[in-house]
Amino acid sequence: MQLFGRKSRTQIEKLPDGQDRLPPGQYLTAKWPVLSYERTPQKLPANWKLKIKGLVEYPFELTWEELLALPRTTITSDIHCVTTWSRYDNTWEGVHIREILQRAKPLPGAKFVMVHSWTDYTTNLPLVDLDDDDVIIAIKHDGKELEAEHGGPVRLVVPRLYFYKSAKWLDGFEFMEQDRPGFWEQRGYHNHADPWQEERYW
Ligand SMILES: Nc1nc2c(c(=O)[nH]1)N[C@H]1C(S)=C(S)[C@@H](COP(=O)(O)O)O[C@H]1N2
Ligand SMILES: [Mo]
Repeated sequence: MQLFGRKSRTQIEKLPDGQDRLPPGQYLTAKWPVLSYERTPQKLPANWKLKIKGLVEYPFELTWEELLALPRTTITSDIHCVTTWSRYDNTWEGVHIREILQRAKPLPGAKFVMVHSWTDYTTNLPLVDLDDDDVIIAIKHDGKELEAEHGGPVRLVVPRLYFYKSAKWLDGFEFMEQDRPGFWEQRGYHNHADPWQEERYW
């Protein structure tokens, strides 16, 4: 990504839009904490499929092999967790969300998306926030297979929202007309989760 030009990225303190790179109330950590409410699943279920359903012109399902056969991209982005840690310069490799959106073609009535994990975790977001340049279905982090505790072998990464919107152990996207709260959104976390607006709780 060319966002930060040629300078060393960690020295950059402002985003291209002029906002501070570190959102208000966040501190930087080099470590990568693990936050999961459920037990870490040790491998992909045998019958795993990525399920694209709801208000789309072409609903479809992908097997693991079919997902891996889609075009790959690599994106470097920052993590901001609602519990106030941020981690800069995570390099994600995987399938860009637009590879999915272009095939599915969300209908005009689709305004929201529920993201599903096979562990039953869910998180909701507006389609406009999912359909973004740096949203990726990640299978590698910093050049290595994504570890199970961090959502391996496959998770979503939505870097412009707090990290609870980035579902680990991903297995589906459900396109919806009406918004509906996901797992943490039902338990007091903010429905939208913009770190620069400090949308932490509601
Ligand atoms: N399936 C699932 N995805 C999840 C979570 C979870 O509990 N289960 N926690 C969310 C929260 S609150 C955060 S901060 C990040 C943590 O990701 P990490 O453990 O890789 O740091 O995953 C998000 N995705
Ligand atoms: Mo979190």
